[in-house]
Amino acid sequence: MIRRISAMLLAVASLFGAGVVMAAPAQAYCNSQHACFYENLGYTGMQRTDFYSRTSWANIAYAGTSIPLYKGDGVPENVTSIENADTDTKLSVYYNSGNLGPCFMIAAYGSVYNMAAIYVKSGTQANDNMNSHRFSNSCLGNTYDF
Ligand SMILES: [Ca+2]
Ligand SMILES: [Ca+2]
Repeated sequence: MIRRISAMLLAVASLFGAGVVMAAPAQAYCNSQHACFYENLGYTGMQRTDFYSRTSWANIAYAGTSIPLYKGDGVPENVTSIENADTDTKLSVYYNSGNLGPCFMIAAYGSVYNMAAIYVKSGTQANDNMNSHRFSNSCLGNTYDF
């Protein structure tokens, strides 16, 4: 609900010509205020754009497919790069479903080119291992934008 209201306020603000200038998103595919998830590094492969926080990537699929974003830790089809097109809130990404476990954040209007560069705990890369996300600044992990 908070996210929907936030988007409406932004739309109203633009009607009044607030003249807010924002940097271009890394990828045109990712709609404003959405999070976009990609199968491969560099924002390639199967993709999904999502306006909402999700408690289980096993229950959501890449666009135009029935392939979930998570099929068990280490499965190559799992998410490897992410864009956060939310202009004022970080995206928290969690190792477990239910927005639980080790996590990292992506800066507001930031992106992560290759999750293999991020370790969520000793010896465990974020690549192909994450399970859920939430638009939130509250995760205790590090914040990335690269
Ligand atoms: Ca992958
Ligand atoms: Ca996991």
